[in-house]
Amino acid sequence: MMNKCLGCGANLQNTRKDEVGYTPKKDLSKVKYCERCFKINNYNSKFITTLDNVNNYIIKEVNKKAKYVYFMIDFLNINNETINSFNQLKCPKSLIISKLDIIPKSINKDRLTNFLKKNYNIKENIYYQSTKKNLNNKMLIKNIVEQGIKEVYILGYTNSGKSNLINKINSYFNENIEKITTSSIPNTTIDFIKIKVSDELVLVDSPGFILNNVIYKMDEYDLIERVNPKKYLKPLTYQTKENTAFEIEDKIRIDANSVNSFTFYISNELKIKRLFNDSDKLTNLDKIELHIEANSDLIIKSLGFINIKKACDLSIYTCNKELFEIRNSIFEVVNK
Ligand SMILES: Nc1nc2c(ncn2[C@@H]2O[C@H](COP(=O)(O)OP(=O)(O)OP(=O)(O)O)[C@@H](O)[C@H]2O)c(=O)[nH]1
Ligand SMILES: [Mg+2]
Repeated sequence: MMNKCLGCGANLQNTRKDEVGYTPKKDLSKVKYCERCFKINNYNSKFITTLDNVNNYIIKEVNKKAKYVYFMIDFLNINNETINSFNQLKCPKSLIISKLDIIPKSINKDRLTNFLKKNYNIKENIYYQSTKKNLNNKMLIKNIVEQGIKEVYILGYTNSGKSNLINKINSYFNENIEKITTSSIPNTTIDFIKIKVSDELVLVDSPGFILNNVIYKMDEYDLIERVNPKKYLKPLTYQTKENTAFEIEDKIRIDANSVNSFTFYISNELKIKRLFNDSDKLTNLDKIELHIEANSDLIIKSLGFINIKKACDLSIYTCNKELFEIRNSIFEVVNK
């Protein structure tokens, strides 16, 4: 049996300093946390860790071993790519929309659930939880224990809050728990970690799925941290004219090309700049044209989405052409 790091699940090793699980200590059997976890926990250090082919690894392991899955997606990361990963899992499962504390109060959860089920063809139950505000977590445990389920895999995209949730649940049952490492940087959890929280229940933490396309580069720590809202999201609405353009963080420029209304559901810590004339800023980026139907969401993967009221043709200059998806507005009742 390999010795594993309690913080990230990596196999401990003392020979390769640049690889996961490294510790300078000689006797691995006495080590609880790898050097990386120790530094994240004690010095708030930030690390770029890349995990090769992690999405396939997770799906393969889970389809082989899991009896039940809770799959976490936070409100800003609901899109075809994340929901497809959920839909690919074969075992019984539920979807958990995490970070309930950031979801604007104006959003009715029952309507959102109906929308998600219809728009993304989800048959399973959908729940909402917040670890930060401690909302609905006891209900999640009660649900599974009552069904006689003894082991639950907690899956989801990186930074969706899996490890924080498991620590929270563990602390309901036990005092002085050995915490799994959590952080605002992606890829904190490296491998599966089994936590026996009680005689009735084992929770399995997992590495996060990774989006194929994100707005940030892996070493842009400042941007990565600001992409994740710390507190409740305040939607920002702007009325546009034909010549109005928006710039998001020097990464994306959207030309509205219409008299319209744009409401941004992205972290309030991100810079959105409005331009009113044919500025040539950011035109060095790739250009795409998108047709938008009335009352649609323009999804920008890894950021969130923009609700657009009227049909229009947008010109978008972007650091990455693959960041975008369009869907019916999340606020529309869908009739299919
Ligand atoms: N607002 C809010 N933020 C949360 C909540 N839960 C977690 N976070 C934040 O989300 C970030 C990621 O949390 P983790 O628990 O490490 O996420 P993870 O899913 O385990 O991430 P990986 O291990 O990288 O896959 C941290 O910055 C947390 O503070 C929550 O309920 N509300
Ligand atoms: Mg984690």
